[in-house]
Amino acid sequence: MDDDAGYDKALDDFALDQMDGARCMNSSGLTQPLIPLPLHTALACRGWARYVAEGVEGDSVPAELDRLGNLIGARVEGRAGALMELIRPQTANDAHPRSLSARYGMGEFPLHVELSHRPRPCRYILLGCIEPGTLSVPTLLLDWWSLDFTHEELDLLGNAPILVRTGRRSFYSTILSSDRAFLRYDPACLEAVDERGEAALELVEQRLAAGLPDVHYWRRGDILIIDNWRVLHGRGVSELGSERCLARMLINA
Ligand SMILES: O=C(O)CCC(=O)C(=O)O
Ligand SMILES: [Fe+2]
Repeated sequence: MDDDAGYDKALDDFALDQMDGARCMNSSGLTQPLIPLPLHTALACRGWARYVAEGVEGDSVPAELDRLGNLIGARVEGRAGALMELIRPQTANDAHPRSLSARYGMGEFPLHVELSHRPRPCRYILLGCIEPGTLSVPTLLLDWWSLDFTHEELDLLGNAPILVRTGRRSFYSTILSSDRAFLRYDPACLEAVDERGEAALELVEQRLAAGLPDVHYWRRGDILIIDNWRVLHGRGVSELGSERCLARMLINA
């Protein structure tokens, strides 16, 4: 696994005080009030960006997520319709029955695409660190574009039928969308229905296991913007009472 500490700082960090002045240029040369160029560049290069909000304490992280989310796109409802969620390590018994915590508890969360159980997973996830916790538990990030799937493998991922389990609304789909824009992958809700599906799920599992994720250790006030169509995320092993707390917002754009 790579630690992200050595990553090019220019791509990695972007301070809040530069935010108001910065604008992205569109192809016709007009400026648009989109996300600041360094964030845009980091997202384009590696599918995720770290945003360091100068002087922001843990308490103001949700407001910063709000501000950033408004620049990026429209909110997507998370569990129980929440537009902002607080993510804390939970034991399997305490967790919502359909959450990753219910399945993995304090253990590692495997790499996954958020909202894989919806017809179209959200485009971006914003995570902000309110409290890193006593034990430093990282978030892992892996760009599936870096996994070098061959044409044949992409065909398999785009064609093999997969059952997406989401209670009464379960549906059939494929791991790779027909326009190849996003992967749908979450071991907690995908099931093979035939041998091709088994091969497809196994292929992704093996390729992810062999991949080198970026490992992000949180500092209070850090915000990550993750292109959920491109970068899978997971979590390291946690511990009870660590007080780790992240705010999470899901965005479509
Ligand atoms: O806690 C983390 O590092 C990420 C957890 C996760 O998968 C999520 O919030 O969607
Ligand atoms: Fe997640």
